[in-house]
Amino acid sequence: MRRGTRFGVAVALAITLGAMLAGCVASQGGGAAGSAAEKVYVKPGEKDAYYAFLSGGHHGNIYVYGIPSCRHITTIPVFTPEPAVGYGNDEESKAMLGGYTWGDAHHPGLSETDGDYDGRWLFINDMPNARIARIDLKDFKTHQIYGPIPNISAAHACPFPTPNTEYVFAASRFSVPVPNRDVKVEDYAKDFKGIIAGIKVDPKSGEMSMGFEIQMPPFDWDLSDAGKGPSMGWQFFTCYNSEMAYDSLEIKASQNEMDYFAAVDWRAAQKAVDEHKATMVNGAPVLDPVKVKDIVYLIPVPKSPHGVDVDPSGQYVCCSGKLQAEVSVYSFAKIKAAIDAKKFDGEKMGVPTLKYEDCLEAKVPVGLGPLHTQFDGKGYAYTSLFLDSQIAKWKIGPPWNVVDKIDVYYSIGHLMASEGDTRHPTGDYVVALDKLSKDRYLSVGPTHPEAAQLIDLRGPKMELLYDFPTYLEPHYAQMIKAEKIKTFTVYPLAENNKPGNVKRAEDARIERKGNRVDVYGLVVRSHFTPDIVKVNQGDEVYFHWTNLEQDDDIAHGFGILWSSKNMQIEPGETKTMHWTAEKTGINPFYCSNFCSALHQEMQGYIEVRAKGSPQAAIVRPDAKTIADINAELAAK
Ligand code: RUQ
Ligand code: CUA
Repeated sequence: MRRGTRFGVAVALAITLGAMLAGCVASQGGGAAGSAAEKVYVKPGEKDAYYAFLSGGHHGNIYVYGIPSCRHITTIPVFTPEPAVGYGNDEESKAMLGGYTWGDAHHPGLSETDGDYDGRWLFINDMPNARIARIDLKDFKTHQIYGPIPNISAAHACPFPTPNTEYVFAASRFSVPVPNRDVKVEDYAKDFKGIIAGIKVDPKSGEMSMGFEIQMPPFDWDLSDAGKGPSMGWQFFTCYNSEMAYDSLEIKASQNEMDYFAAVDWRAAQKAVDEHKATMVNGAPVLDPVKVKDIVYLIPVPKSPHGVDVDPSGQYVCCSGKLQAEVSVYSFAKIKAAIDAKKFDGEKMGVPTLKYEDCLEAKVPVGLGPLHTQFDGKGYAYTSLFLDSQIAKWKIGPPWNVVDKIDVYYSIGHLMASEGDTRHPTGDYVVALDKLSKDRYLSVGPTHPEAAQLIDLRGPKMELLYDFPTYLEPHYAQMIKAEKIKTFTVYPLAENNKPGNVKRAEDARIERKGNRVDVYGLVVRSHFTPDIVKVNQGDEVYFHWTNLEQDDDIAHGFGILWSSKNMQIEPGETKTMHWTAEKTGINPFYCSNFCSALHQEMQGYIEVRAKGSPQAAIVRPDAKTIADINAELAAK
């Protein structure tokens, strides 16, 4: 194959460079730096042990890294158009984006089976527009965007899948009136409501649909985690602003000694909806805890908590007040006992509150500004300390003490441990996701890259191995063993039943009905069939291109001059793009994705004639073209 030779040269070059690099590392003379370098070094041609999925924040997508090399492998477009592959340009992805060109993605959530990552799907939230996307890990593409979820305003505590991916969740960070209507912001405490939503996930297809919503007090619902093991069936949500301030939150929402986390019995909530105990609001079944009991409880947490994290055993729920120097560890058994005994000490808008002392197991003095906690599966927890710019390692269980600390650079938010949200974390690595990189990288002007740092957990002390910059702005991330992900690299043509597909040269054609023109074409190295498309001014043209290639890595592009129209068509795929013939004249198009030695020749023309010019209702390729393509396909 033509590409074989080029590929061979590239490999040879990579091996040479690799050998040179290895030489450099060796000449640094061992020591700490040398051994750290060895621990992240993945030889050319070899692959990483883990995939890491980093949320792209207000870039609206997912960054994929290999760990331990910390190499950026790809970026998956999710909530934001991506011109190189034409995400948001072809009709299917355009419809999925629903008119939005922005998202703020915070929390990747890998699908789970029995509480372990299963490598099937990745869910990710768009906070401001209250949407959840599902990426299929067979092709690393976004296949569904669910939402905007009705009644949710800013889905931050989202999606945090349950142990068998029964549900993904969303909760309103900003309370608003539900239903939203003409009210005064001063009537916040009276008219505004928080909402927690449980979104069902189809166990076979991963398709998301509405499960239930629960009306909550108008606090700012912040983060979430799923119960597992003994706490299976429960979902936990932290909040701040139990003061119910609507302005100057920085001061007014930091008054109370205690805020809360909510414990939701999601099976009970779904049952109540199935028993028609909900009221439909904007198409969602909303449960009101004043009327429907036994679905949700509030447990006090000191000082404006942020993260809530359930340990691998499912026995403990760890919350940390941002303005406190401790992690509060709650025992799920104690919470459950208090609920069963109805040992409540009041209620907030119908939601019973439990006593702090009744639920608390331990307080761990971790340090300043604790945000999130991860686990190693060996009995230790790791809490990020935003104010101290450190990670604290502490023992789960008596004496509940800090055993190690490591500096990070700087102002850590989330941290991600290898398989860290599962029942069986692997304890190999943690990645610090730092909010500020200050002096760590070459300056690129006022906007610094974000800083991620790979830390080795395998020794008795945490060891910083590597710094890698990321583009704006990873919040959370998850890391899964590479062997769990089974991708395919071509879409089998036999299974392509997309509307508009063309699998044989004989079926390529241009059809006209009124001013709508459908081009049913095929792409194969190195031409478009048809490569001449004749239309009239004002025609609405739909190009349906099928890539007949079945070789790895042979994607073709379709870009139209003087337009924003471009897309990529992967092997075996059919994609449709709409283009309006606005002006008379000749309008070239070309393959925008390098595909062969004759890639540059892969081009064509759209001839746009005056309105009303005579055009045939159907145009097919001539016999010679069909024969040529068939010969080419037979040779593959
Ligand atoms: S948040 S820095 Cu958007 Cu997950 Cu904690
Ligand atoms: Cu096809 Cu370049």
